[in-house]
Amino acid sequence: MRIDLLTLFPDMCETVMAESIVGRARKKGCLQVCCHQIRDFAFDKHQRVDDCPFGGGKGMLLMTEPISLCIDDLTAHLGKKPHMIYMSPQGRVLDQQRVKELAQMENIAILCGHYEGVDERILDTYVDEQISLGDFVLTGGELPALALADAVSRMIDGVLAEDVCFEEESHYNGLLEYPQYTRPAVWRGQAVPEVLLSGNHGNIAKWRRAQSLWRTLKNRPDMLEKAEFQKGDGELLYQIRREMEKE
Ligand code: 4GT
Repeated sequence: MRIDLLTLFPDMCETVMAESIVGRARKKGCLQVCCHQIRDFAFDKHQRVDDCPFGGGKGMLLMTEPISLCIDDLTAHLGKKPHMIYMSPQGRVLDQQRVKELAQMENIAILCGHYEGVDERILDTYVDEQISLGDFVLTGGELPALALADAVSRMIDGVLAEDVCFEEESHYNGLLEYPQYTRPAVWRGQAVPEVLLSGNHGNIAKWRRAQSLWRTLKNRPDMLEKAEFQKGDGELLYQIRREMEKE
């Protein structure tokens, strides 16, 4: 898969995407990431990319032409239109299901806005999808774009180590993940739950399932509407609800 980032801060994006698991995946060839400077496509002598909004109001907007030229250049280079995403608090909120779908695509390109955003005609002309990370506002689309690129990258075959089990992590099966512990078994007086040291895998699985359900019910009850339930969950949920009433 190839991910293109269109931004005023390509160095920032490149630095983030060069590190750790994503950086390693790129070196291994599982994943291609290219960061493009929108300003390179500015046409006046000051390399201007922003202008003030028609109708008045505070702040500046990214103007149409440099973004348009940047996208056209990328499209010509790829030989086809990439799936164009614009990061914006007005978009649909990202979830793991959409991350998995995007990871199946051959090319995605992510446009990062700045200042007050971009001229609406860019969205009308080029953008297939607007994605938000949640109900808050940032100064630029770079951090959300990098978060999306990271989330998508780790779902590509070969990026994660074979032994990483994403079937069990938060949001994969619609539940939050159970708590995990590593050595030492007692740290500053706090012991690891005994069942995890018991070696009884049946009991461990049951305890983890109960913890997942408990956390989801407590922190994200909205998620239970879409969760995939297993045999025995009904009984566990009933017990958890009774415990919660006592608290
Ligand atoms: C928040 C988010 C986002 C921003 C989010 C255009 C100029 C948008 C600045 C940008 N803020 N982008 N994608 N919650 N700010 O995802």
